[in-house]
Amino acid sequence: MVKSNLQSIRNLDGISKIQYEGKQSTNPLAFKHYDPNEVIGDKTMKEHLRFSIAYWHTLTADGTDMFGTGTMQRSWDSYSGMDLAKARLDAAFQLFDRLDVPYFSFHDRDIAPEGDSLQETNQQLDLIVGRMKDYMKDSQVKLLWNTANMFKHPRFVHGAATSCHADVFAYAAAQVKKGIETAKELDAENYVFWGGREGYDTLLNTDMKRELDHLATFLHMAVDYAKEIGYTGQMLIEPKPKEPTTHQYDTDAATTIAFLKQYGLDQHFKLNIEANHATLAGHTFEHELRVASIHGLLGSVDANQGHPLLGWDTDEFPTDLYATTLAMYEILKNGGLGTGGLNFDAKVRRASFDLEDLLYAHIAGMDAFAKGLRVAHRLIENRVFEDVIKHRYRSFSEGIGRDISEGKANFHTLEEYALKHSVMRNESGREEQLKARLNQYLLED
Ligand code: XUL
Ligand code: CO
Repeated sequence: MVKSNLQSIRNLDGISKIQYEGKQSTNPLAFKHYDPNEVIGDKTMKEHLRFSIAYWHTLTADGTDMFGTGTMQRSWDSYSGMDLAKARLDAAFQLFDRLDVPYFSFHDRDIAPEGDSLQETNQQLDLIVGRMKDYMKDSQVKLLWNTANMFKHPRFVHGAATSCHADVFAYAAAQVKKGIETAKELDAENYVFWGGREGYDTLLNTDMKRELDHLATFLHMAVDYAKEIGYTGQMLIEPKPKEPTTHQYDTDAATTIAFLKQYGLDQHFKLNIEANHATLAGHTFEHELRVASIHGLLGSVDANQGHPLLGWDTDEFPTDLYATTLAMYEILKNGGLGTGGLNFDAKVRRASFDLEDLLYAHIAGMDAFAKGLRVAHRLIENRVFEDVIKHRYRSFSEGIGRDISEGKANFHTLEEYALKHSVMRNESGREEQLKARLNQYLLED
């Protein structure tokens, strides 16, 4: 690949561990808000935030887009094939060390290339997984989740578990079987399913019911296999409404939860909520987190953001403090993320091609969530919204409202009540005042 940028090709040797320097710091290679050891409530920031680096964007991608070739030349790019995979692995653990992140995540094909056969592919994967295990032991960095890439290779043109071709379904099963074995080998805290091409473009050639049945069958087989080999990590599904297909089956949190319940899978899966997928679905990030949370199914988070003017999955690093604050509010109210974490499924812009940009980007994202955590914690501690909400619904704590809440009312009793109380007094929702309160907290902290 020809890369025309003349940047010097640097490696991470000359970059030392990123330190917390506080909000007055002007050092671009320092945290301004993320102090891993600072205690917020009952946990340190590091324990709350459980940051994770995504292998595919940070170690594997090179800035290629639909209009042009790669712009990023990394030190490991001088290799190819398995040598490249090994060099990337060395760089990955150097980067985890510099940023002091406790977790990382990967697709099978990010860490090792496909071979000429499934057997060769698996052997190549095993070799890297073996080395990765040693690195993990030495560094204490853990695997937040791994997953199977079942969207890149042309065999998955019609989907994987929802393909119209049974041979593809079988291949996908073999790939996920290996993925779950890898998760067990590396003690992954979760195993993720993002339905890469599990969706459809036109109903004119699609049996939707059959495809959904197949997807459920596939996921049941995955659960059975995990049980069979004793893999106890949490299984996660990552919703997304579109891209690459026009209609992805796991459209959003509500659709995915309905699917899981319909097919008896809700005991086995939780959701991995991604910010940019939420906005693509026409929801806010916090909406998707809330939907997952109220069903007891919030598992983990892919931390990124979309561009407000672009309608596709731009996977930017999260810097919007409103979004990170409201996300942390949901996460704290959920009692944390359990085995999940904040995984930076985010990529530096194509024009941010220097190695340093990878560090600046992660620092920006980590600081944005650290600030969000601090503000959200104070908001909850001071019951800023809780008291307003409690007051707003107070009519359900007494009289006819309590009867409704406790299931003691019916249409007869309610009609009788309504006939006597046809004049009612609604109160303002005070949205603007509440937003100003939020601003106050964001600015004061
Ligand atoms: C795609 C996406 C994936 C998943 C893992 O939009 O978010 O990278 O997170 O397959
Ligand atoms: Co994602």
